[in-house]
Amino acid sequence: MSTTIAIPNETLARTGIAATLPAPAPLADTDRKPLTKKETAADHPTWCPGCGDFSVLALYYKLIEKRKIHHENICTVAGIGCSSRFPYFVQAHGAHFIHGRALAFASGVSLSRPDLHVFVFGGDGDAFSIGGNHFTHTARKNVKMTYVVMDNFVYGLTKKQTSPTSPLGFKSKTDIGGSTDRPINPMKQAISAGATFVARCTATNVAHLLKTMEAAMDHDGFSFIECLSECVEFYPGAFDASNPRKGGQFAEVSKDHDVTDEYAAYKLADTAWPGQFGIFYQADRPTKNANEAKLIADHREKVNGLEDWQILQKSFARMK
Ligand SMILES: Cc1ncc(C[n+]2csc(CCOP(=O)(O)OP(=O)(O)O)c2C)c(N)n1
Ligand code: SF4
Ligand SMILES: [Mg+2]
Repeated sequence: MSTTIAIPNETLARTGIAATLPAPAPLADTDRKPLTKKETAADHPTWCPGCGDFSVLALYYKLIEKRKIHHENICTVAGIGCSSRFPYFVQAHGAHFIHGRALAFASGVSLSRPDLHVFVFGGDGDAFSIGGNHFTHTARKNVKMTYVVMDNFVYGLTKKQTSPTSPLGFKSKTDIGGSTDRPINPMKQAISAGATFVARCTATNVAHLLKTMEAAMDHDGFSFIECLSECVEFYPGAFDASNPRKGGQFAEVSKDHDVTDEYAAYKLADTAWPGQFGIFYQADRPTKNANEAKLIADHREKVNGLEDWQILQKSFARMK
């Protein structure tokens, strides 16, 4: 028989209500030994040597160890693509789902299990092309999760087609003479859709990426990071301009930038290539998780605390 207890988790605290849900395990359990990389790493990554995605994976292991997160407290979800192979390489609960549909799957996990932190990883095609609609709606609904898009400006897995972030003139199998379609700006897209945490990083500046992943995880809402991650096979050198080791410049968002100012964030997103890096926008807005928890609690009050099966039984009885 399952036991239930009243929990003061963050979602419920925000709505100011108490409800009866399965007892959550704390995200960070200080009494237990942190998981080491050896315990978190699964299959050997099948990415090409030098692929930018390796850094993101290594930092995810580091984040899990640093923040003492255990397997049962985290869920790792992805769509399809090179970057989306991510969950295979993590020894944790998660899913390698359908191309472009990772956010829909992750939303279900997040809404039904407020005690977990859901991390979603994927590529630019997965996020902004086939999954573009899900990106917009998950952002506007502010479903609590962290979404890291490993943006390489190309379809890697399917061997070099133009992606929604490929720059004008990019030659690919789908644009042999060079792309003529204006690329999307993921930061503008995220801000205007209503994401409540919007940040930009590179896979080559690992300290900055880890710091940002931590801040994203701590954000109560939909947190989005665009991480420039080089595809050494089909778009080598794409991000050299943002890498000081390759003669580029890594310009961090100024400390004076007001992250709550949506228009200032939009302006930052318009900075000339290679742009700026850091948190562009962060807002405190009720999550879909909190709104749904309140809705459920309000309805429960109306049915005098009946168990789910009793409510179902009553509904069926009415249909007879
Ligand atoms: C429904 C569906 N359409 C198309 C594909 C083929 N497909 C697989 S991955 C991919 C694009 C991958 O690009 P991206 O999301 O940028 O990831 P990357 O490989 O660059 O990391 C496509 C078109 C598919 N697997 N499923
Ligand atoms: S094809 Fe590109 S994105 Fe895919 S693993 Fe190789 S380098 Fe990485
Ligand atoms: Mg890609």
